[in-house]
Amino acid sequence: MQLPGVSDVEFEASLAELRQLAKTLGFAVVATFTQKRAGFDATAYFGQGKREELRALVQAGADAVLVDHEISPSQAHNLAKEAGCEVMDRTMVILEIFHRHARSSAARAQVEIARLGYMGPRLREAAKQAGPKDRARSGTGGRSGGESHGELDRRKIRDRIAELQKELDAMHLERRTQRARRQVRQGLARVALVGYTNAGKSTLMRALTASEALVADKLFATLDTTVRALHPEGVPRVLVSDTVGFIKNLPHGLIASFKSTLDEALEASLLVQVVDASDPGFERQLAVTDEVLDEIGAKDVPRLLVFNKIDRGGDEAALRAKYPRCIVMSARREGDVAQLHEAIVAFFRRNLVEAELFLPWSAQKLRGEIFAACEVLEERTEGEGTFLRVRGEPEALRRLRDQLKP
Ligand SMILES: Nc1nc2c(ncn2[C@@H]2O[C@H](COP(=O)(O)OP(=O)(O)OP(=O)(O)O)[C@@H](O)[C@H]2O)c(=O)[nH]1
Ligand SMILES: [Mg+2]
Repeated sequence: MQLPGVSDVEFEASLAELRQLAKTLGFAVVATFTQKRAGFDATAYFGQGKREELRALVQAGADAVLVDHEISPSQAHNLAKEAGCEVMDRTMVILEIFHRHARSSAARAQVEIARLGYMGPRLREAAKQAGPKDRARSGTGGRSGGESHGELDRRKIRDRIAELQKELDAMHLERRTQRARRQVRQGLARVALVGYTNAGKSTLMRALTASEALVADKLFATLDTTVRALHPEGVPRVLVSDTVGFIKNLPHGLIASFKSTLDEALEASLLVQVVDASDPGFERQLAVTDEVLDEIGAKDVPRLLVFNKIDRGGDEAALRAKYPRCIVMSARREGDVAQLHEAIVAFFRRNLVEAELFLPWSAQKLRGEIFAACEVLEERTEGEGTFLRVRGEPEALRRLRDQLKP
């Protein structure tokens, strides 16, 4: 439904994206049904006349109706009843994709929390509409005498969310500890690939780190953050993380759920913001990404703006004119990837400082750490140990000095 204030271009782009989301879920789109209206119909999203048209269309052969808005539980319920098939709104569609793509236990728990938060009111609506006769069918079972169905469901859902949250907190703590250890060992240069879904983040991750990140022409192929070292390795050693993609109207429950995953992005000293240059709506993607980054508190992390997929289309000259410091590239061209690699390394080398460290014989076990975190310019053996002149990140040097304190 096209509401006032939404331009035709925006409307079309959003519908195209819903089609892509539908495809990701395995649906084939048989018909597109649009209406211009001043606002949603309070009862069932579309107006009466349109609902009848929709019903005829569904009877001609459709399994589901996807709505490109988030609609209320009762609107969804009424529309489903009249259309005679399942109705999924945009939020539901995205949640379903996240649900199917979640692999790690953390991602699964995060998605389940978001789904429960979203499904709760909808289950209650269904139970309410079904009325007392049908309650047995909606089957929560084991209900104690005095409690109404709705209250019990609400409580169950709340308990389950609390339980999942506890599990997640534990996993999160564990990851933080691991991450902290890893950083001490490896120095602190971190870069995160962020951007709209399907922009090519995982493809770049693969190319930059010579690893096997999952790449797919699907929306939200990646839900878990993966971390790999930039390849070939240099000094400082740079860790690259691939992150979950953003989308317009990302359900709020999901933003909250994936905040912890996106923490990786927050801890990076550089964000590589990947944009699909071949998408005519790339500016909207850029705006959405900026918004989400603001929302998670990553506004001030330095960014490298990368326009990817230029081999597929896009106006390179116009991009360079409008975004003076951007990189325009294709992940499919080796030379372009090397250039991005170079830009990332240059960013981190800018911050390097020279320092002198004295490594006593008693602390030789730190030797490996020093060589991993710094570039060693000079090494000299003196009476009590080794004297090293190094170049490294100030933070890494500070940590090494702390460990070298007698
Ligand atoms: N032509 C072309 N296709 C690309 C380029 N980079 C990535 N792709 C394709 O774009 C699709 C999406 O790439 P991914 O790397 O999975 O995108 P992503 O940003 O990780 O997406 P999500 O994980 O879903 O957020 C895949 O089919 C890639 O092969 C490029 O530079 N040129
Ligand atoms: Mg990905």
